[in-house]
Amino acid sequence: MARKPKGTSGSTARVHDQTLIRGNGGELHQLAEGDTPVMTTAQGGPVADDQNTLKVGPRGPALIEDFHFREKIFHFDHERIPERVVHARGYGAHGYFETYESLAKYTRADLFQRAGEKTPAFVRFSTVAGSEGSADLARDVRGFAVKIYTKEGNWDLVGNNIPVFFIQDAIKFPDVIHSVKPEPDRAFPQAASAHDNFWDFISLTPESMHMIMWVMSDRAIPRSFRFMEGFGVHTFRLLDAKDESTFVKFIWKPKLGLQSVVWNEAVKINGADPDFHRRDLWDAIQSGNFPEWELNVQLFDQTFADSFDFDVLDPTKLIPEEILKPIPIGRLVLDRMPDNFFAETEQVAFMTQNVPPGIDFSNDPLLQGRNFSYLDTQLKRLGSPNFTHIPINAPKCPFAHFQQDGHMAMRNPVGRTNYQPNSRGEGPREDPARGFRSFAEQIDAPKVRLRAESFADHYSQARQFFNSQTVPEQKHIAMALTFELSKVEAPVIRERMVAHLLNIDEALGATVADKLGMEKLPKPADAAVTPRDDLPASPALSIIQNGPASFKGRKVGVLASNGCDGKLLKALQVAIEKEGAVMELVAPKVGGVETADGTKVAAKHMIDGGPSVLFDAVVLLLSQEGAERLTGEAAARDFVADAFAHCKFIGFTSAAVPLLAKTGVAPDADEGLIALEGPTSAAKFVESCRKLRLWAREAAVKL
Ligand code: HDE
Repeated sequence: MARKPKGTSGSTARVHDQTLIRGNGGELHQLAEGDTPVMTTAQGGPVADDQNTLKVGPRGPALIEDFHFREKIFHFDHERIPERVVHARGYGAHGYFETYESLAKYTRADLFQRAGEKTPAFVRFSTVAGSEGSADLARDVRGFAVKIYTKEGNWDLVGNNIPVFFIQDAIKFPDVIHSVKPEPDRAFPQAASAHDNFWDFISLTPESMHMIMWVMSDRAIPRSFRFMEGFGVHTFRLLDAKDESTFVKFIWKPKLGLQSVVWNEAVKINGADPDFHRRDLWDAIQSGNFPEWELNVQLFDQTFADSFDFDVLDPTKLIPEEILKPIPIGRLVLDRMPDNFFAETEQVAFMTQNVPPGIDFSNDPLLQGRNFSYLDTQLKRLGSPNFTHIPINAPKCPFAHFQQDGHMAMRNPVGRTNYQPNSRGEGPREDPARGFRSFAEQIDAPKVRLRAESFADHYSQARQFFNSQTVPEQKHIAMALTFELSKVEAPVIRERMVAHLLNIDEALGATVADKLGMEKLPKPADAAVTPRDDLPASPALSIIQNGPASFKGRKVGVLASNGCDGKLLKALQVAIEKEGAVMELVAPKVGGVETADGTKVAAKHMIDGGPSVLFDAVVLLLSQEGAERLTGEAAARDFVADAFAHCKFIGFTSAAVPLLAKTGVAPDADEGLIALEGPTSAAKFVESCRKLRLWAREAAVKL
């Protein structure tokens, strides 16, 4: 029988620490060893029976007086809150931001004043289109929302992994989102832009073309949150102590370099592990491999803004890094998972309008609209103006105001005075010196509903993006466009899209048209401004050109069988771990394998549950007998065939050659196939894996 904990009655306080319980005053008590907390109702009453409702006799009707049952079911019935209207599927983690150097020259924001200072942070990554339960590898933009709990209030940098956006004016946001979400009559497709409504809207919205290039690129199918960039998108302002302004763009750069998967792989990952990105972040943080990003700024003044090719207020444009070098100003480290997903990740409320003194907005019309939307949406989702009372949203600095009451008020002002000015000298007062001040921009203009002419060039940067990609990346864009448009039923929409593509790159338009089986090319779309062809390629825009120099943070799947070479397995493990990567064993049975020298090694996956799409590189570590058996198994053949088709590095022992042969892969097909002989070959294999993928193979594979 459960024993009552000493001196308290109350509920368990934290999921992860079952030895703490909350007492009557909300205080935490440590349980003595061996004590089990007594289950209580939400009112604190001890519960005697949580297995049976109160009934009239063991087979009789239930009684309404069963307050424990009613409270339990009532609470369960109300567990869901509205999911986010966009970015519903997400995953968060805690960490800190560390400032490199004082930025006092540009901003008075407190978090940027002292080198080495660490400020607590919470990050939520997300997809945009899918519902909360959708799969992680949808082709989609990823949200990259960061909340930094500064000493002068929370700063939310609510960004994406793509530096531009679909639209130029917030008034179009409901339209673009309606169009990408499941079509309203049939309620599908889920988490997919490959349908008529989306492409109908896009094909009628030329300003989205630059973003479309990004979304059709591999940026939209990242391998991991840990391997993607984040962008604040809009131009913001930094204000110094004299309120002088410097324009700024924010960019997060992952320490582990960029990496994405290929589309055929993404589709299969969604089946094999719909939580692929969540699991990746969870595993990395739980194993102490804390992911890290550097915060970079592109700083510029009005003179630069006036001389730049495009309007810096236009969120469909970026400033190439080659023109304005990003400066690293600090790092973000994620080192702790939330104790509870709902309390923290689901209830976290990001708001673009959360800026501390020293950071200010520009007039980007998208940002201006967002500054309204994010506050509004929190009331709908969290149900109360007191959402800042939820610990994940509360500032971690002292705060004081006269806001009071409302649903779920947890802390009201104390005392008699709840207004100011007051003659008692009570309560907080403003501080013109420390408080937030907006940049006093001089504006004298008519009140109009107009799009600036400086926003009218919709194709030049789309073209620049395409021209900055490597050949495999360009092919992926063409394939993605073909796939998406092949799901569009109305030929007129496909044609309209090809007409836009012709303005971006003629060959791209022609390839997509050909692959769609279009008999003749449409006329290029009318362009408000003739697309420029003099913008130099920007290597910073390519993933492949910005990959890591090492295999750190990646994962090798070793397919092993009984009788395999135990020394080689050990050597692989050592070499992989030395690189900072992870090895996981895949075997016919999850119980594991017995190596030739009689050692038993447990497996992480059975072959059906551990397809090669879950790994960055694979090894076939088989005995002759094991290879013979696996050659007859479809899952093993798929393991090899997919790894090969997805251009992964494949290490293999000589006994595994028949399995390769059965899948049509010659052991000397290319340099990505690496024969492993003896323990020294393990390090060589890991070295090859640093290239991540052998893209040269792609032409032969024809996925
Ligand atoms: Fe958002 N966006 N957005 N957005 N957005 C939301 O706020 C909105 C835009 C972004 O992990 C919502 O709390 C409008 C650009 C992220 O909780 C909502 C416009 C960028 C997240 C909203 C935009 C973003 C959101 C839904 C056009 C990249 C998830 C739930 C003007 C810079 C944050 C919520 C999280 C979430 C509105 C465009 C990023 C409805 C009106 C551009 C990462 O308020």
